[in-house]
Amino acid sequence: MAYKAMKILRQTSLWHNVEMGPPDAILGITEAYKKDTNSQKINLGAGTYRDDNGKPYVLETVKKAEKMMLANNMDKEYTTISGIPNFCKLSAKLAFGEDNPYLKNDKITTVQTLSGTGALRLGAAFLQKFYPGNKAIYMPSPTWSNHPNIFKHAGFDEIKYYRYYDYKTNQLDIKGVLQDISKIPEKSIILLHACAHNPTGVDPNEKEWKEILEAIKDRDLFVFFDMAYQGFATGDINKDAYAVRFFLENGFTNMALAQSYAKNIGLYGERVGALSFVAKDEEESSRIMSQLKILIRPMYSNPPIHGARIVEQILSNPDLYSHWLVEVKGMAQRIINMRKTLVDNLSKHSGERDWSHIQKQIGMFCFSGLTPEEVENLKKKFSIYLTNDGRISIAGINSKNIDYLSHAIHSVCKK
Ligand code: PLA
Repeated sequence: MAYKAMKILRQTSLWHNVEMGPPDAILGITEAYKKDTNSQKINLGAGTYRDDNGKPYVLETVKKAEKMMLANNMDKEYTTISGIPNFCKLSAKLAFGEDNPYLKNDKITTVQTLSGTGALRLGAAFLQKFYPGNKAIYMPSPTWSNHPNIFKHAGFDEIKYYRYYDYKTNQLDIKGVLQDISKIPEKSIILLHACAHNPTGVDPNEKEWKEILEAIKDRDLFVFFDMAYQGFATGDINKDAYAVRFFLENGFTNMALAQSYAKNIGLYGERVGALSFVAKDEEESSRIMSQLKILIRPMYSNPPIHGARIVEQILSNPDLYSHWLVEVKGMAQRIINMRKTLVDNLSKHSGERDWSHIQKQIGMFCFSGLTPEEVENLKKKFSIYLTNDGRISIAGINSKNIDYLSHAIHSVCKK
């Protein structure tokens, strides 16, 4: 290239056409929070667990597992493309249940993934490439803000929604769910939150899951379960896996499952999760596995080992495992207690509004009903950060900041 032409290129800048993108709807809030200098600031944005002092919490079982790993002087070699085999086996057991016949007969194929997001993204890529039905994905409205982007980036053109939440009653719109599912084109894909629906905190009950399963069977849909909060909804890992296991027990096998250990083992930044597909038989299962590996290899080659080893230790060592169950329950319980205290405080302070729906919700979040304008005022006037849809991450509330928070909400809600 002539020297003159090179000079012009440098002057106009190579990336002048790159527009400034918007901050992320959830993680962007943490970025803004970190820049705020108000000492009373509160981050109720991302769903990350905090203890009653507002500090990130590393589980005792994680510390113990890491000590054991250190003592064993483990190597840092690559694991396999699909991850640590024993980790995959243990993850499937945790989700589908110890004695699940599909597991025993090697009909479930599981790979280690980059946490729940990675599991969803890889599953979406697999479906985009191989799903023989209608390549349209139906998500609940509302849903986790990253869901549509994950499928869009995996090449899905059709991202659609089914009614889920009734904003008038603040409950599950089960009629809407069933009606909308009945209209989904046959053999499409449907995304279900296995438990602790994000952002609403509203899950179907057992009767409703049965109705949803029947509606899904009628349309011959493929189900992609997202289980990012096993243990966080009720404090019981088995209860929270109810929907996934119920579908399988009823012979419904057209499903994939994304799991995350970010919340239930507190391994957020370690990026540990799993993706499973249920297959017709062992042979089909190995074919699926072979193609998942072909998708993984050019993306990130193989997954990181440290977090997966922690999970492997916890799930395979009986002492650590039972201690972990207590710790999960403890985290879920603190959130349940905070939820109650929040409702009590809000009812006391802002009596004119009905806050009782918050008490009925479960999991990490409270879908408060605060308007975008009220959310903006909480940020501007009180340095309290939450997502635009009024979702509050309850784990960010503690006995020290709850009064300030209740007072602030009261103040922005005043007419
Ligand atoms: N699925 C749902 C429904 C989630 O809420 C989240 C995390 C994930 C998957 C993925 O988590 P992972 O990749 O870390 O395993 N949602 C958080 C964080 C907690 C986030 O947005 O990334 C949230 O605040 O909604």
